[in-house]
Amino acid sequence: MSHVFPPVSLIGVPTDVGAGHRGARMGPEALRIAGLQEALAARGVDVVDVGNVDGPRNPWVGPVDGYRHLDEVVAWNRGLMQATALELEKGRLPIMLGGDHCLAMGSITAIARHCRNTGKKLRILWLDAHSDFNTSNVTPSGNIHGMPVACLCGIGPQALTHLGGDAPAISADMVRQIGIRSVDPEEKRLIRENKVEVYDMRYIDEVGMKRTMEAALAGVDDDTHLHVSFDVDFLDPSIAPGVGTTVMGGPNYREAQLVMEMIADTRRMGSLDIVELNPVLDRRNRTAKLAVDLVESLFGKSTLMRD
Ligand code: B3U
Ligand code: MN
Ligand code: MN
Repeated sequence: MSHVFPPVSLIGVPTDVGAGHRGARMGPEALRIAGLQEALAARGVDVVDVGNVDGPRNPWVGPVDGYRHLDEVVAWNRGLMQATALELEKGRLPIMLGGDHCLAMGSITAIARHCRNTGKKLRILWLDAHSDFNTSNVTPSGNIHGMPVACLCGIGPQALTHLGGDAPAISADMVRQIGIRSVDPEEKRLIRENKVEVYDMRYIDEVGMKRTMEAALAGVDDDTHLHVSFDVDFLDPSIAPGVGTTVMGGPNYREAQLVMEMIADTRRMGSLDIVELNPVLDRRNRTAKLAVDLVESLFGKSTLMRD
């Protein structure tokens, strides 16, 4: 039986100020051209495109005190936090069209506050090759897209940890990381110290994606708001070349579909980030088209058996 999804708002976030490569700023247009809105509308979803959040240009300079482009990252995230809150207040499901992964600080800060106000439990599925738990002391690059989870948990510069007023925006026990296969040495220590639940590729190899997702979704109930932060580099680069930081050995097409279908089955997804798509590095928009295909599965597209 098909399920009625809440109305959706697409929010473009054309930023690459947090990334080590330029080009993710073109991600929102690539997703639009790949037909995201039309694909959701064809599934009967009420979907509007609210356009792009505005923010400063990418100055493309080196790190200062361990951060690249901190002021610009803060400005983009303030704007996105407001835009996300506005759509959540209208009862709509925001989909962030990224943009680099630093934007998850703005979206998730707004989402966490919304959950506190509405008494919902928040569960965050972080689909990524990376843990994004670096700090200024341990980052190898200064790129803030490698830091959003730490900042959301209250570890980072005041301007980012206190985006929503109070810190931390979330606690580490709300997060489940899936597909991880590239963690910096000191980042690993922080992940352990903060007890983030990580389902890395070794875990997925050993137990399979079905059981991985069952574990990551355990405890999700009617009172849960499920946020999916989908870094496209989660996918194996052989199917998703259009990202700045490819890491070999990621989930294949079938595994990725199963992830999305099992999330759809919970019927609890309340928000979604699609990040790190870099059209400059893509081939004929193939990675954007794949992202649209996977988002259709998140919205219940399945084989005949279950549709
Ligand atoms: N951990 C590395 C690489 C990285 C993290 N996230 C992405 N790349 N996309 C860093 O620079 O923090
Ligand atoms: Mn990421
Ligand atoms: Mn990543």
